[in-house]
Amino acid sequence: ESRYNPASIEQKWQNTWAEQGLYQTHQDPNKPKFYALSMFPYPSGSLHMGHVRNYTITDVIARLKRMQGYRVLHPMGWDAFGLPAENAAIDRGIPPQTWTYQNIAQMREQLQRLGFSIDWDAEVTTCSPEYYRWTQWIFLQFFQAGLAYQKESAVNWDPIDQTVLANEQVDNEGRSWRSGAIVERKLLRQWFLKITDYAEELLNDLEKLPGWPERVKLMQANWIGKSVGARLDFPIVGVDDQISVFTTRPDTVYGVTYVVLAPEHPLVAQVTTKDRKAEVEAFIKQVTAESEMERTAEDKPKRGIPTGGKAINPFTKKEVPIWIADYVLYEYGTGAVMGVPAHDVRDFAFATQYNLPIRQVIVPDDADNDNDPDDEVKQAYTEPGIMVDSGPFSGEHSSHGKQAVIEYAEDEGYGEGRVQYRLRDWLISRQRYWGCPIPIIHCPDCGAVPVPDGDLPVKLPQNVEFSGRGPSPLATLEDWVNVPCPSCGTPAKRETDTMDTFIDSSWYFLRYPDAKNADQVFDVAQTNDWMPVDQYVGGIEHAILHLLYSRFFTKVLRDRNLLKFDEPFQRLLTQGMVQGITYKNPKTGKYIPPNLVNTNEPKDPETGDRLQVFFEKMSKSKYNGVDPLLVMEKYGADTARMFILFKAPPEKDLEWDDADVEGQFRFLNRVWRLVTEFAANHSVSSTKSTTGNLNKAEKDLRRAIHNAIKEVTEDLEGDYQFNTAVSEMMKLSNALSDNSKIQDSPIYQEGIETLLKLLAPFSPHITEDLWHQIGHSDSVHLQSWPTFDPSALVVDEITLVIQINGKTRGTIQVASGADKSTLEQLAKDSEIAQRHLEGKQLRKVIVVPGKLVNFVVG
Ligand code: ANZ
Ligand code: ZN
Repeated sequence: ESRYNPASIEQKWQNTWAEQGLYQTHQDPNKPKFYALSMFPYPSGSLHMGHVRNYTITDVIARLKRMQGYRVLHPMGWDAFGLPAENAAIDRGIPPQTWTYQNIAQMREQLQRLGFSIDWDAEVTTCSPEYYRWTQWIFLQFFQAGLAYQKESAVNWDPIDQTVLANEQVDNEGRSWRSGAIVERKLLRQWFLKITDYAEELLNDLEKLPGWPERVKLMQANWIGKSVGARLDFPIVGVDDQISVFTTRPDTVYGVTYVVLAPEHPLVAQVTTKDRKAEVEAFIKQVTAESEMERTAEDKPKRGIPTGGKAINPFTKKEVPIWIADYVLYEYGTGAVMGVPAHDVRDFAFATQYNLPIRQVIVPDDADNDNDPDDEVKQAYTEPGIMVDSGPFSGEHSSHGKQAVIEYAEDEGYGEGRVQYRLRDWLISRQRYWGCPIPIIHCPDCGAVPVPDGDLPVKLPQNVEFSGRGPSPLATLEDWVNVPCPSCGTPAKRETDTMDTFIDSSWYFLRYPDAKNADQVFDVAQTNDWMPVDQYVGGIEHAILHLLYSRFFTKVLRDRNLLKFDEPFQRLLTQGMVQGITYKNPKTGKYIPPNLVNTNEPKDPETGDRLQVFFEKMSKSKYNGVDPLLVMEKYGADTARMFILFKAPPEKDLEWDDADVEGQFRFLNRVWRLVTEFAANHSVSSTKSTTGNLNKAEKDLRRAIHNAIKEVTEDLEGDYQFNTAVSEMMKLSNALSDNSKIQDSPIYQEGIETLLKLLAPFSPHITEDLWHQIGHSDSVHLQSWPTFDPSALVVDEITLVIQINGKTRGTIQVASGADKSTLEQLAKDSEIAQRHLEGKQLRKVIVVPGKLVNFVVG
């Protein structure tokens, strides 16, 4: 009998499955649907372990659900637009198309070698005109709904290469990756999608997602950043205008001692007095050069400058100075704040630094009454409390006071209640080539005109020069850019920006159910039938943007009557990272490749310094990556999959460990020997049924089998605890090895078949091969998932009551069929009897089989 040789059986079964179309999506309307989705990869050229983990998890789920009687959609595609393809074109002269499609072919083959049960007929590739035709169509849906608009916005500008840079092309010091020039900010008219219209629903509907990790929902909620408060208007002294501030603490309005404008605020010029003009302008120049991160960093001292202007607090009628400061962001709220140093930490720091007055207007509930608002305050009191020195509101609790102040402001015309979101509209314009062209033509007379549906897709022109300098390649193609206006015929120009690649991935999951439709974005009935995705699996790095954008697209398309559901992803699993062992010299900070390290005594081969050894996310720069292809070559795909599933629960980080990979390889070898040994003398076609009287060994084995079914099923159906499921299969495999003497029993065969079925989603190749070796001619992957027989789990024991002189003294467990004398003996031997009979004269023993033993003593 042959050795377990993964290389030969894996290839063989992959070919067979492909020929049989085993994983094609079936539309059997009698079966419930299950949509199992992995986040699709960027076609970089080769799979990394993170991909392998992601797709293995989804594959096990898809296979399990098929066996459980669902019709399953398990597709794969390519998030194929993006910067790296353009870089390849610049650096190596390979057209982006060519580079991308080569990578896709390579990675598709790698995925196939892992034995994933993917329906390749449903493949989508976002850079193909068949796909991006519909990305453009969807953009126009947004445009028609008033949800796509243009606005001036800043880009990173490389003054040497005269080109726009993506954020990734700017290093930490603000220099261009290519020219090294200090990057400047330049205003361009760009396209935005109005995601803010959906902020409230995107926030509220998180409640409809009990199957999402709490952590992800929290990150989304924070990103949306809802704040409830008020807009309050402060008239400017001597100027016929007012400063509107946004505050979440209207209850502190009597404590305002100054007002601050963002440096970019349009009122700055008007409020600044002549004598302050020069200084204010210098300050603005300095601040606007910095990023938002730098400006708002918690630990950074706040900088500001007085404008010389004054505003009037509408509640107190008192004048307060107007300042500008770096910590006030123009894009948030109204771009202006009221400074309340007594009750806000940042304002306190600012006021202390610039000697601005601090006025206390909220005191703790239990404070004494003789508060003097101008007492020295040592730190900001930010909690709720009693309003003091607050005019008619004094004495009120701030929790109600907030609303009272808002209502008063509304009555008096000082402002109004306002809800503010941190979420901003989505800037989707990219000044790049390798993206989906925005299907708009700019006409001098008609403005922005959609490309008529019949002219879609607006295709990316081929044979383009890539230099990394100057304008986007699209903007330089005169023939392509100049077109007549579709509406009036006047000479007009195409939009030369392409879309953010996050757009491509915001709707791909809607296309899979009907991936090849050439006439529609998707068949509405078909997509509504399969959606929402039942299980989405992917990395935590997509917890915010990708998931939020996908939810946004879903809601917009629902409002366009294309979709009949509110949320695209019912359950979400964010898998942990795959970490590799990492060697680092703590003195130099250098990472050392493991092959240069003596792992027993890790030292830097150059300096001799002792190395730090730890696990970290696999990455090229840290030399801690493990190539999936090498693992597959050495052990096969089944072992790679087993290791990944066994080593850690799916949402936890996984530390790569060669010894554990070996361990899984040995387990599969044991399964191989177990089943081939059985297959040598048995075939499933010639055995009898499993009913009838079972002996003890058979009963015990049957209990182990059904216990394994129960445990594995529960592990998989709860939180996908693949690791404990594998342990249960190992137990079953051991039970079978221990019982090889009853190989001829139908129970043993049931055990072998059950083991193969339970293991099939995890290790699809070896189980398929062994399934055929024991005499089946159909696929193990077409079998029904086993269900357990509760009666098989029952242990054949009864509880025997032990009495002394008719009084119950305790119970023991005994075999249910035991005869009178055995029962008497077991009872006598029991600790209970020994204790009570000691030193006493035994007169009589009464045995009631199946119930009790009564000792009569004198
Ligand atoms: C007065 C006040 C008193 C404030 C107080 C807080 C505490 P969130 O929760 O993040 O929405 N703020 C408003 N607009 C701002 C801007 N453009 N840049 C920087 N800060 C801004 O925070 C809202 C609070 O942040 C607002 O409430 C305002 O300060 C400040 F005891 O107003 B508050
Ligand atoms: Zn026109």
